[in-house]
Formats: sequence, structure tokens, C-alpha cells
Amino acid sequence: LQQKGCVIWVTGLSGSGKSTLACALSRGLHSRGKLTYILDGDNVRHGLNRDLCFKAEDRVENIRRIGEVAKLFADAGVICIASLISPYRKDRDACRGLLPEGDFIEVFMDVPLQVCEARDPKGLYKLARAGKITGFTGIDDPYEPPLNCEIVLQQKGADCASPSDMC
Ligand code: GGZ
Repeated sequence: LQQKGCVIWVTGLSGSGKSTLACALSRGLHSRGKLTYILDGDNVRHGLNRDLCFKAEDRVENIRRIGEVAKLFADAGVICIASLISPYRKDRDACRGLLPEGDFIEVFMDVPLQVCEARDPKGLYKLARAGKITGFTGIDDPYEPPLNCEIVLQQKGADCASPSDMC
């Protein structure tokens, strides 16, 4: 039975819940008999993209490669969930341009920096504030929110301490 593939592109700050959403989405689709694959920025950086760091040109290349691989999955009939910060609008739009109209669904994790920073699951914001990591998205590196994406998930309440509240 052939399934139609597509790309669900999840963008947002570190700690905004992208990976949590990707897992929940994948599980939900599996239980409905759909074939999915998650391309998570943090994971892909251990293999295919292990030559890349976090300077702007490397992020551009990270987004480009993940966009190309996501397209291959979609061509093969898989629902590919790409979860990476992907801070630059132009580069997300280039990935969108690889797919037929309607086959790229952009999801924006609209979670304020203060909320992500309060969660700080890996302690990276703390290191960035201390100047021990430079070029950290939201602290001293830009994030350009989508202007016209398909889905915005807002999580602004003080009671939303954990990204798993999203599920
Ligand atoms: C942002 C960084 C950085 C810097 C390490 N800036 O929350 P995490 O830890 O698990 O996920 C983040 C991950 C970001 O990788 P991406 O491939 O999604 O980024 S991008 O799309 O911008 O290429 C974070 C960790 O790596 N991390 N250093 N300087 N996030």
C-alpha cells in the first residue's frame, strides 16, 4: 500500500519542545499505520553533519542537507519530521521550495526565550549566558520566526514548565 510522503518541518529555539513534539507526532502517526522518520538536528549532527558546527554558514549547510534528505524520504512515501532550530527564514523557505505545494508543513514552536531558558534541559543557556558558549541561538545569535507557516504552537503560560506539556 503506497503512502504519500511529505515533510513536517518543526522550527524553534533550543528547549522549545521540537524533539518532544516530533516523537509524539511520530508515535501518533505510527499508531495510525503511517510510516514516519525523524531527522533531528541534534542527532544528524552526530553522523551525516558531524563536520558542521554552529557558525552561520554551517547552520545554512545543516538546514540544506536536512532539507534535501527530508525530500528524499518524502519522495519515498515517508512522512519525514525534521526538527531543528533552523533559525534562518530564507533557508527554511529554500527547503520548502524543494517540495510540491502542500507537501511542506512548517510548524513553529512559539515559545518565549524566557520559558526555554528557564527549562534549560541541557544547561546550555546557562553556559551561553556565562559566555562559555558563544553564538547561541536566542542569546547572541539570531532566530527569525516564520511569517507564514502552516501551524503555530504557542506555549506561553507560566504553568508550561516542560516541553512535554505540549503533548
Ligand atoms: C544553538 C546549540 C548551540 C548553539 C549547541 N546554538 O536543545 P538542543 O541543544 O538539544 O538542540 C540544540 C542543537 C541545535 O542543533 P540544530 O541542528 O537544531 O541547529 S541549527 O538548525 O541552528 O543548525 C542545542 C545544541 O544543538 N547547540 N550549540 N550555539 N544550539
